Order: sequence, then structure tokens, then C-alpha cells
Amino acid sequence: MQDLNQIINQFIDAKVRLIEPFGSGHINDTYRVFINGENTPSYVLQRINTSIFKDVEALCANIRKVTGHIEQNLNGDKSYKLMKPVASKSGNDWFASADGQTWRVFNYIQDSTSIDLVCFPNQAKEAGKAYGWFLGKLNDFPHHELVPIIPDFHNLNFRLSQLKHEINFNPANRLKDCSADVDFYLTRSQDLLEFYGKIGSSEIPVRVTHNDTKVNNVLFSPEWKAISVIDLDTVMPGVVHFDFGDSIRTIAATAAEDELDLSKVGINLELFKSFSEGFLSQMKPFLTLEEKGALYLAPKLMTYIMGIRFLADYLRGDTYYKVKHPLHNIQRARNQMALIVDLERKTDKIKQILDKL
Ligand code: GN1
Ligand code: MG
Repeated sequence: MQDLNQIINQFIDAKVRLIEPFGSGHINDTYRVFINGENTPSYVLQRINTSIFKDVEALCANIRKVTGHIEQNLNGDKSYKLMKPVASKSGNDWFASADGQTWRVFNYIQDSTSIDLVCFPNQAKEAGKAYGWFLGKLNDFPHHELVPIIPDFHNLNFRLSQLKHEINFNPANRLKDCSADVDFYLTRSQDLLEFYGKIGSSEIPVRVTHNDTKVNNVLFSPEWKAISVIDLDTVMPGVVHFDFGDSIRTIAATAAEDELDLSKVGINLELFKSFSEGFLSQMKPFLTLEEKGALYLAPKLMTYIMGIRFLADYLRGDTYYKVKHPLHNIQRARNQMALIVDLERKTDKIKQILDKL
């Protein structure tokens, strides 16, 4: 393993007390770095997965542009903090080590905590406000100035074609174990594809979106106030439905995305309402009527996209997501199926809640 002390010293001059694994991301390797002394700041060190984030320079430039734009738009607004990159001693926001790995460092936001499951409605409302605030601050950012860092990231047609490719080639010989799951997904996309066809119109405009609005990408204070939106790797052009839907997928869910007991998996309408209240308190002024009118479909859209990405990765033999065991991806895909079934069952209630906001 790399000497992480040497890596961190490419960014800061300080005596490191401890470096330990941090967070639960599926792509990059993340560590928290503690510095000697009392009340010293701490840092987040990350090894970037460059087989997924191929253009590190553009990745880092996107993050600088987005955080810079938000800072310019603050006008004294101190509601949330930004987790900013620390430049390396050579002046880049990354460092390439001799073994070909690429690293970066962020300032850790003091006294912050993240959660993998919401416990009470105010956490969902706080997360909604934070993600809504973040998108609101980027509402006037010209989206073409950002590099689409993972092209077609939430493109439903593209994700379906990737799944069909894995079904046809069956490279890990796993299709026999998941034909019912494949059938489920392939017969569930009609309404989503219809919505997808409207993206980019004046009714459903392209904006700058976060694109990974999981519950654990919001940091909370000890009093459960949301204090920061983190993980800006995938901030790029998108539609509001990506962020609203992906938030609901984990923030209003009754279980983690790899919960095995599918009877526990579903959508909690109270958490849904709280998140939506928080989100729309910030974002409603910026939305077209059609954007708001289509929000009800967003949780299914994003749960579906995640589900087929997990399923495709299972079929290809787990080359994209980190997995703890060989069934992890198929378990995630089945978990998302249970969530989709519950979302479909509750569509009318979801619409009623959104209509009142
Ligand atoms: C990945 O690495 P992490 O946990 O931030 C993925 C997201 C998925 C998520 C599923 C770049 O995010 O799109 O929603 O796993 N990020 C990338 O939990 O693919
Ligand atoms: Mg992420």
C-alpha cells in the first residue's frame, strides 16, 4: 500500500497523527487525515478512481468552477459551507504518485457527520433544503461551461443499451441467475422513456445538477442541521429530476440500498413530504410548471437507472462498483426493484403531496 503520509505531504506541511478509511463511497478510496495538535483542521484524502474519472484535470476544473460560482453568489449567505479542494504544492488540485495513482485533498468540515439512513423527518427536510439551495445557487451557471465528466451518466437510453449489451454477451455467465430481474427491468421503462424524450425542451430545461444526491452526500451538524453538500465529482449538465429523484431514492427510503430483507424496502411518505418541502422551499421559484409537474416520476426514474446500473455491473462481473461479495450488485439491483414496486404503488399519494407544495 502507498505511504499515505507521503501523499498528504504533497499537499500540506503538517505532522499527521492518523489516517483512517472514511465514508462509504462505491468508486473512490477515501481517508480522513488527522493532524497533530489541538484544534487542528483535518483533511479528506482521496484516491481518484481514474478508470471512471478519466479526465482528472476537467474533474478538478469543474469543481473549482462550481464552488467559485457558488461563492460569488453567496452575498453574505452563510447557510451552508463548501468542501473545497486543497491545491497540491505543485499548484494542481491533484497529485500523481510514482505508482500511477491520482490523489486529491479537501478541507474536512469540522464537527460534521453523515448518515446512511434518515431517522426522522427533519433530517429529510434539512437534506432537501441543502440540495435545493445548492441547485438554486447554480441556477444561473451556464451549464455548457462544465465538462460532462461521465458522458451519458443519467441517460436512460444509454444505460438501457449498456444493460442490453451485457445481456447479449453475458460475459460473467451470470444471466442464468437473474433472468427474472432482467425481465422486471426490461418491462418497466415505458413511462420513463416518454419523460426522457422531453429532456432539453424549454419545459424540462437542462441545468447544472449535482447528479449524486445520496443521503450521505449531505453533511449534518451535531444538531442535525444540514451544513454542506459534498461529492461534487458529477456536477454537470442535467435536469432537476435527476437530483430530486436520486435524493428520494435514499433519503425517503426505509432501508439502505443493499438491504437484503426486501420486506423492509420501501418509500416513507412522511420522509418524502419532508424532503420535498425542504427542496421546493429553495427550488420552486426556479422551476417551470412542467418540471414541477413531472417531479412525481423522478424517484422511479433514478431508482430504475441505479437498478439497471447495478444489474449491468453484476452481469459484467463487478467491474464498476466496489462490491463486498459476488452477490452484492444483484442484491442492490433487487433492492431497487422492491423500491420501484413501492414507488409505483404510492404514485397517487406522491402526486397529492407534490400538488400541495
Ligand atoms: C456511486 O461512489 P458513490 O457512492 O459516491 C455512483 C453513483 C451511484 C452510487 C450508488 C460516479 O456513488 O452514481 O448512485 O454509487 N457514482 C458514480 O450508491 O458512478
Ligand atoms: Mg459520488
